Amino acid sequence: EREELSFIMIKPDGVQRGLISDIIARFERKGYKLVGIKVLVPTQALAAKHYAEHDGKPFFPKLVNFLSSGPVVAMVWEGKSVVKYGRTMIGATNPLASSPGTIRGDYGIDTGRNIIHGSDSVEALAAKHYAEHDGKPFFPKLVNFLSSGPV
Ligand code: YYY
Ligand code: MG
Repeated sequence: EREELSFIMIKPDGVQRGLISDIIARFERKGYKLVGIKVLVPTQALAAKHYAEHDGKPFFPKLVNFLSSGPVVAMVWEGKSVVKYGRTMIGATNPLASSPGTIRGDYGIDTGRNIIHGSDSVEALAAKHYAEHDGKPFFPKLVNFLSSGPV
């Protein structure tokens, strides 16, 4: 039976800077299990969908351009509290506000080049999984269902 899952993505700057193996090693050594991995260059449309919650904010166009500027490593990691603890390992959105020992704290300076993405809730992962159905009447129930337990 599956434990909690989190969508973790090494962004184009992390790939370009050669941080893939370091980041994977951190999650492995913590005890999390890699259950899916794919390298892809996100289209602008996929990048916009991924960051749909930020649509309309001033930084949105740059963010979408950046995410689709090169290969990313999209992963699903499994384990107890992986959503919340994965965010702890990643650090704060602004790398200069991230503690040393976190991924962003150790490797980044700029918010717009903060190396890695991690789901901020089990619901976020569920909502992205079913993004094609967003807006349909059954969507909230579907997301609640998917985030209610192991999938
Ligand atoms: O979840 P997290 O990545 O830590 O931050 P979000 O607030 O969800 O923002 C997503 C993404 O947007 C962030 O990783 C960098 C970018 N961003 C930005 O470029 N400028 C901001 N003022 C806020 C966020
Ligand atoms: Mg976020």
